[in-house]
Amino acid sequence: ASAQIGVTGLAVMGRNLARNFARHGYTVALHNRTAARTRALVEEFGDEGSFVPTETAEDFVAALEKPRRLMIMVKAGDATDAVIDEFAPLLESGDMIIDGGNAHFLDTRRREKALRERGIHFVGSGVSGGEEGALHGPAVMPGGSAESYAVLGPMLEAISAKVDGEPCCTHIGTDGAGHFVKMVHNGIEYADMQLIAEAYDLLRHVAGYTPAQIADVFRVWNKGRLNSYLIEITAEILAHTDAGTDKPFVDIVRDAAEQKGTGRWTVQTALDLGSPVTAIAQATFARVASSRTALREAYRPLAGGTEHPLRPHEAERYVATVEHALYASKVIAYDQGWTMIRDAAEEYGWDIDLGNVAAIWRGGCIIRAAFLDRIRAAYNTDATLPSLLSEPEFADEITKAQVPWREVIAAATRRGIPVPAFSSALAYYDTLRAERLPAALIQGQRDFFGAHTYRRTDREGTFHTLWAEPGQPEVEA
Ligand code: NBP
Repeated sequence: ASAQIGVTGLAVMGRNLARNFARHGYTVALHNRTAARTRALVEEFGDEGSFVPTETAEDFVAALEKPRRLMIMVKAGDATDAVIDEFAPLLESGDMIIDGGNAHFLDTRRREKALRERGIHFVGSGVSGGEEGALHGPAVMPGGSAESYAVLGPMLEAISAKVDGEPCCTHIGTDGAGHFVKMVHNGIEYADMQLIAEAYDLLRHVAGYTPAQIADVFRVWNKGRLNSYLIEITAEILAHTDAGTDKPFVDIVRDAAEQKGTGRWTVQTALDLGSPVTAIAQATFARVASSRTALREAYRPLAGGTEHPLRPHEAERYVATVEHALYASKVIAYDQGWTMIRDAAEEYGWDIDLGNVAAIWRGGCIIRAAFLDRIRAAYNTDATLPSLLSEPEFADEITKAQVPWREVIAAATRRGIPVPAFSSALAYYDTLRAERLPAALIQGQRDFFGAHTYRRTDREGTFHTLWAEPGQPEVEA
């Protein structure tokens, strides 16, 4: 037994993580259901470090130093259970299984509990950054026991991305906390992508800019407070010309957005937790709606007219307006994500450091951005911050953004340009700041048709109005 870590599941992600461990000086045992993948890895990359290729489960487990550390990188779902069922009987108390796949956090909780009863540490770990991240440094979000992190932490930190010398890896919390936080990361990613896409759409169809001109706008934005990986790649995509047709690349791609489902999980889970992640939900629904081609075809003849693009001098001013709207909406979307993490921590008893979550997302992952430093600082200053909007600097920025934010959404609406993420973010902000919400009327309706009761503003207690009786008297319920 010579390997400090073993990786089973050697498709793109597993192969690159195994190479990353080896490049950091660890001896890595390799295993894959189809042995050809194991052989191919050693043939192609064997000289990058120390690998122990194995073909049977028994040989794989025998190759691992104790306590054994075995990482699963297979297709999330049934395959993960199949692999656990195959390996767990070969392990001993104190050994560790790390699942780096995109598992649902509730599956991770179930697996962790079952393996804990057998003395095995199960560490569901979010791994972000795709295949490039896996090789060069992902953001790593491990859950599981603190005891397992004491052993695994240094290894996972070693292979993770680094920002200012700090590893993008931290123990998120127990059992499924890591996979939960990874799920929310992906939900925020959906929102961020949709917001950027809406900003593009407005610059294209309100300002009348070409994709190449918009690429330049994004390059400028990338030097400011919006600086992020997603803004950077957006500029590159918009500047790209399709070689075959000489058209802007963005014009030759079908406008039906696909998804693998982590955004959907975030929204489903948010409904269960009562977390109002409206921007993430709208971004997820926007992808779904864009893909309903038949519905869109059926409605297209109903489309109304739109106004002409802005004149050049107006367009120039408009760019700054859109920047405000994008930034303010982004703050809201991220704030909603953090609210959801806090809600889950309370529900599942996880001790999650909200500032650390921002810190480890600064590198390796898709939503890496300068802005995360600010979120980290906000939570480090006040770990109980109820919302980013209550942090003075963010509050000030949002106040300044308000007028342009509203202008952008109003103009989009007048022209019939959909901005579901921008407008849901603003609606959420207006919900939070409203003195009174019409929720009071909804409570009245609920009481009227279902005797669901209500609470009063002026007295404690629960009340019901006898709506059908003469004089409609109120009774204490
Ligand atoms: P895939 O998700 O395509 O899975 C392929 C791997 O699963 C192969 O090694 C395959 O073995 C193995 N496998 C399957 Br399928 N069924 C199995 C079974 N019943 N028993 C044993 N092995 C089985 O690979 P991937 O794209 O490298 O992703 C790996 C994990 O990482 C997934 O959970 C995925 O969601 C996640 N992921 C994360 C990111 C990210 O950015 N974080 C990106 C991509 C993927 P075979 O070779 O014998 O068919």
